[in-house]
Amino acid sequence: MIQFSIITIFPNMFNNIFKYGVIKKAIQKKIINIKILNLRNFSINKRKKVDDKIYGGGSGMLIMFLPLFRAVIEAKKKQKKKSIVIYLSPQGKILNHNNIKYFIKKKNLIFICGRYKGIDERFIKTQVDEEWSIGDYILTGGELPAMIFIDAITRSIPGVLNNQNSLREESFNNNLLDCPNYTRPKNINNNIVPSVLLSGNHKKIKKWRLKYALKNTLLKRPDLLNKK
Ligand code: 4FM
Repeated sequence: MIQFSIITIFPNMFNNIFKYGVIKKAIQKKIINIKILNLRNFSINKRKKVDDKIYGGGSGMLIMFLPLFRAVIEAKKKQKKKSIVIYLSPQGKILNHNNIKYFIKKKNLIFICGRYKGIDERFIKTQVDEEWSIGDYILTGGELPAMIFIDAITRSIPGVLNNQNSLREESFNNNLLDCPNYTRPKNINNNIVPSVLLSGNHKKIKKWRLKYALKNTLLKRPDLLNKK
C-alpha cells in the first residue's frame, strides 16, 4: 500500500479526479490510499490565513512556514514507515517514465502544492526531502502536478494494470514509443489494417511492432533514441 498525502489550499480540486478507471480500482483494492489535507486547517490564525507578503517587497504572496509544517506533522502521523516530503515546482527535477519506478517503492509520499509566488525557502530547506517538476512551464499551483504524479505512479505499481498493458509499458521503459495500433473495422475508406497484424503469426507481429515502434520514435521523438 502506498499512502499519498496532498497538502493544498484547494482540497475540492481533488473531489472527482480519483473516482475513475484504474485509480478508482487501485483505491478499492487498497493498493493505494489518498489523503487530502486542507492547509487552512493548519493555520494558527483566526482568519485561517496561510500566506503573507514577501520580504524585500514586490507583488504577490508566499505560503508561510508554520501552516505547512503543522500539516506535514499531521500527514506523517500514524505512518510507521519513512515519509518523503515532495515539493512540486518548476524548479524541481523533471519527472519522466524512468524515475516513476523510484516512487513505487515508497510507502508514504506527501505532496506540497504551492500557490501564489511559492512557499517560504526555509520550509524547502528544512522540511522538503525532494523537489520535483512535471515540466518546463509555470502552472497556477501544484495541484495538477500532484494529480499527475499519483496517476503516473499508481499505474506503474505491479498488479494495478492487467498484463497486456504492463507489457506495452515495457516498450516505453526501453525509451521507445508504441507502434501504431488498430481496431475494427479492417477497412476505413480503403485505409486497411496492415495484413501482418491479421496473420496470427505472433513472431512476425512482434517483429513488425518493434520495427514500427522504432520508426515512430525516430520520426516523432528522435531524442529518445539518443538515450538508447
Ligand atoms: C508555480 C509552484 C510557481 C510554485 C508553481 C511557484 C509545477 C510544475 C508548477 C506551480 N509543479 N511542475 N511545472 N507549479 O508549475 O510541478 Cl513559485
